[in-house]
Amino acid sequence: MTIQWFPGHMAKARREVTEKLKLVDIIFELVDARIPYSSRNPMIDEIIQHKPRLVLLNKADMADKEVTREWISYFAEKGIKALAINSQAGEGMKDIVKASHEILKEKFDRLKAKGVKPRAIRAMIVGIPNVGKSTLINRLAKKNIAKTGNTPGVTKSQQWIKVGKELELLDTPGILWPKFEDQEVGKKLAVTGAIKDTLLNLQDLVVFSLKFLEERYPERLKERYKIESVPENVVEMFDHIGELRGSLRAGGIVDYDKVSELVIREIRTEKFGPLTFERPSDIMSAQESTN
Ligand SMILES: Nc1nc2c(ncn2[C@@H]2O[C@H](COP(=O)(O)OP(=O)(O)OP(=O)(O)O)[C@@H](O)[C@H]2O)c(=O)[nH]1
Ligand SMILES: [Mg+2]
Repeated sequence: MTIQWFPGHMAKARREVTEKLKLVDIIFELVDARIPYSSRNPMIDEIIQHKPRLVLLNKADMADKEVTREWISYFAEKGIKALAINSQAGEGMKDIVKASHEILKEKFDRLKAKGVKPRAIRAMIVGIPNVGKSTLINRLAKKNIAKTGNTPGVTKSQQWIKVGKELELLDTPGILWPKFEDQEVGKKLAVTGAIKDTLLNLQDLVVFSLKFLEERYPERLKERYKIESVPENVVEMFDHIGELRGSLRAGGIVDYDKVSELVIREIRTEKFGPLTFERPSDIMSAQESTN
């Protein structure tokens, strides 16, 4: 099972983002708070060069708050300001404007000293598919403005969306692709719904998810599926869940496909509570081992 990364798409997206870079003062890099590493584009630093940026950990409502704090510190250590937001409910919107001002203060003070009239900060949102770019644009604009999906040709008539008096946003976000050639990254993207299930074997995805829950959130796993201890053999776990929930085929045999769909659905609909699938320490130890 290999998940393909599409170099053609990537090159095009990269070109589009690069073209728009010169129009803006700051990049809002949107990532999924549940997978702040895996939902980043691997070449983002190279693409945006030295352009100031603000990392937005979106869908923070679905992520483990304690781990979100760890991620904010992780980015701070790299000199990058990061904020936890919930675009769906509109939480953290004011902080975005405030943080942008702080990040760009020196630049704007310099311009002011040269006699340039103060103007709104110009920003562009970039992020992987399904991370919440359109939802954020609509929230900031306070109306439904962002087109859903990718509309070719819109770059010709560049629109700016006013966010109060102080911020202007490009109406078309930059879509960048995640690195889903890496198996583990691919699984995290699939569990959180960033890539289609059909790209992966669902049972593999569930084995991965159950192992993850056992490791990081064992109490929630045991409580949800009413077990004292997690069986060592994952097949036993599938059998147990299937019997508990009646995911059976004719003859009373556990239907592993049904069990798989059930578990994934329960994770995505937050039946296990808010979950974060990676911590900064995971990433740092993975990087050390490849050095
Ligand atoms: N719980 C939660 N859901 C969110 C949040 N932001 C966006 N969503 C949901 O995530 C899904 C994808 O959001 P979109 O705004 O369409 O994502 P996008 O990045 O524009 O996706 P593409 O246009 O496909 O690249 C939608 O179902 C949103 O309602 C958030 O902060 N919290
Ligand atoms: Mg969109």
